Amino acid sequence: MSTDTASLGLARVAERGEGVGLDELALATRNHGMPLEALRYDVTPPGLHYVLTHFDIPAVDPATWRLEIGGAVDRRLALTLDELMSRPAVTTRVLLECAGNGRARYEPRPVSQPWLLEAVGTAEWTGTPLAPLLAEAGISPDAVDVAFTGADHGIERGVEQDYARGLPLAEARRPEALLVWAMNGAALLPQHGAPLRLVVPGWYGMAQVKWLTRIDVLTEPFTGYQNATAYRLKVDADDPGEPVTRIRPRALLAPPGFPDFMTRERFVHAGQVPLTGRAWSGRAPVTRVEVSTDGGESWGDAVLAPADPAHPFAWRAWSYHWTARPGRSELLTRATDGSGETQPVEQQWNRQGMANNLVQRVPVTVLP
Ligand SMILES: Nc1nc2c(c(=O)[nH]1)N[C@H]1C(S)=C(S)[C@@H](COP(=O)(O)O)O[C@H]1N2
Ligand SMILES: [Mo]
Repeated sequence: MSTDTASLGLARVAERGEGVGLDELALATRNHGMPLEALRYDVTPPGLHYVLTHFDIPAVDPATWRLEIGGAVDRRLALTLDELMSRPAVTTRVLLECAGNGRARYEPRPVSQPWLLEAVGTAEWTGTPLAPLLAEAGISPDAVDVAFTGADHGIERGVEQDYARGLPLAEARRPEALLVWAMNGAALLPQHGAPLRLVVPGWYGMAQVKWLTRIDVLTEPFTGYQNATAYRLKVDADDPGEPVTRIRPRALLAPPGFPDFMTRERFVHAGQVPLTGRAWSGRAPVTRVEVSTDGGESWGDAVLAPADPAHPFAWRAWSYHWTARPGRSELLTRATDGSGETQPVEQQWNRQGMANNLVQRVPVTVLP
């Protein structure tokens, strides 16, 4: 790209055929994905959940740390971790997915964290609902947004900033929006936002602000970098773009058989091969998962595990029976949700590689 994309707040787009560079490798080694075989677990075990951090993991001393709630409120609050943890606690199973998941498969590739399909995980989060705290602070009647600021600091495309995200007030007031201090029954780990993070079920990862230090109620829409410039569905440099919000439907296949070390290609033995995976959507419950074992020529319905009313924001298991014949096959899977949205078979490209839910394709060699 000859234009100065940094000044436009845009990721560089790789030249056609250009391989992943050292800058992308540096991000990929810091920010790890969930190995897809971990799709087998209802709850992603500690250490296998994906991680995405824009800047550095900040040093936060929980003893001196405070959460401040301010902006357009009647009473400013400053809360210690003990004060927060003595409030009513809720534990809930929530899937998180990075909005950049699938980016590295875009053609051409936006240069950023080069996720394939592994930027996902489902954890059990423990925290206290946000809405009653906002009510105690007293929300101004003309409030529209709530801004969440983390303790991490850096420069992104020329703009120095604390990581901060705005959320519409109605979303911040949803009973499921939590201020969270534990993950899978243990204290939040440094990389996941210790001592406190936000969890807003259904939204892509960027909304799940880690290392929370401030919550500000706003009477104007939040115009910080991570809302106004990043996380928008832009098609070209001049396009202001629609904001990235809730997770689009996606199904993934737990890798069948066994892999080749270098190529990661899959091998199975001919015969009955049970295929399993997970599906989710942040917009409406998943209603259907389809599988193709012939490269997308024909599709069959997978069997969905019964919906679990206790965990509406977790992923859902599915299974499919494949009679594999020797030779090469390509497996595809796609989810549809209750809003009628189905995953696209052709890519719907955007400039930052966001909210890409193109169907997964898994080449498999079937051994005799
Ligand atoms: N403070 C802060 N919060 C953040 C981020 C960040 O860089 N800083 N990254 C966001 C992004 S883009 C994602 S996908 C999720 C990842 O959460 P995890 O690392 O716990 O999986 O955190 C979000 N919260
Ligand atoms: Mo993300």
